[in-house]
Amino acid sequence: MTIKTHRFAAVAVMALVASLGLAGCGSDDSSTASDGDSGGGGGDATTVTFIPKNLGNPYFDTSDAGGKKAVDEFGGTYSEVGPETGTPDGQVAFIDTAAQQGINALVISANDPKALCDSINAARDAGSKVVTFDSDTDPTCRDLFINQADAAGIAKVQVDMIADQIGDAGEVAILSAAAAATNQNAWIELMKTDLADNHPDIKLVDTVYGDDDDQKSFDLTAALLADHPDLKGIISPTTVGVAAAARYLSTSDAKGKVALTGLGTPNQMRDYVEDGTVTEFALWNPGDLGYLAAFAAKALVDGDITGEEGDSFTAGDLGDFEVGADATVLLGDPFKFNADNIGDFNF
Ligand code: RAM
Repeated sequence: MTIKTHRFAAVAVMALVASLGLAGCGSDDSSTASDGDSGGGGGDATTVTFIPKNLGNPYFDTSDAGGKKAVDEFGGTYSEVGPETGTPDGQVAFIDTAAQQGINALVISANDPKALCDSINAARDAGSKVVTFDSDTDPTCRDLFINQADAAGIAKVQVDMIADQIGDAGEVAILSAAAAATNQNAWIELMKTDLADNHPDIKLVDTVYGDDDDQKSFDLTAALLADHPDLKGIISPTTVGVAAAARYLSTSDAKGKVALTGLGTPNQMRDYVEDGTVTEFALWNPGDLGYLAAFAAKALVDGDITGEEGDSFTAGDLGDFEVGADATVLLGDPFKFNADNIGDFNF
């Protein structure tokens, strides 16, 4: 639980807009791996390497730019490396290399809860601190997990949106990311429970996995519509999936008939909200997530925290955070984007 309520909490709309808008402006690293002195003024020797699920995903471009901003602020050295496709095997090689290089802290969004653990444990034995963010590993093989929002809340906001958009009745399908992704699988299980408990007239007829690959997600959207002629809605709890599905729907006969919601970035979804393909979707601030993860990594490296429940640290402009159960730090609440507010955001 955060000690000080930060900007994503519903305390001040203007602060929220400012926060989300700014977060999109800091990225200059795009999808390429980058190394080097971050140019901070503090002479800090801390080295931090971000390893996203995959490169080329605007969500991770934004989150990792937030990480770079934090590392710049404390004057350490930032780098980003990662696989082209969202596979655990691809991530393992980068974890091994970073450990051999003696990187102080690795910040990882895991493509699988278990498959990275041998490499992560070797890195930790060699002295690196390991922070997961966005998508966790098994809690035993990392020092800290930076959670973007409470998993039940992320599930509920998506179920609430689709229920609202389809009149709380009819067939829906889920278009997810990688089949082993820790974060999406946790949310899907909670969405199933919420649907069963609170929405008896909504039937989940299919769950498919686009692997956070744009073309595969696009093709699977077409397949869902073909396989389920009575489909009323699609939930895609991945920024890659929801954008690809929106692009497919926007030029299909299903536009305006099959609802689409999920987790997306405003910049990827803007056209589809404006053309009426999508009514409303949700996300948190990926830039703040990376920024918080980098400051948490620094606090671990400095020995200010160990991951014990109750440990606290300051994450730059975001303020003070406290470590909760299972060595988890919570960023905040998800936020809903729609035609009324999407123009206010740039990430
Ligand atoms: C994709 C990734 C990421 C997830 C977001 C919502 O960018 O799968 O892990 O958090 O979607």
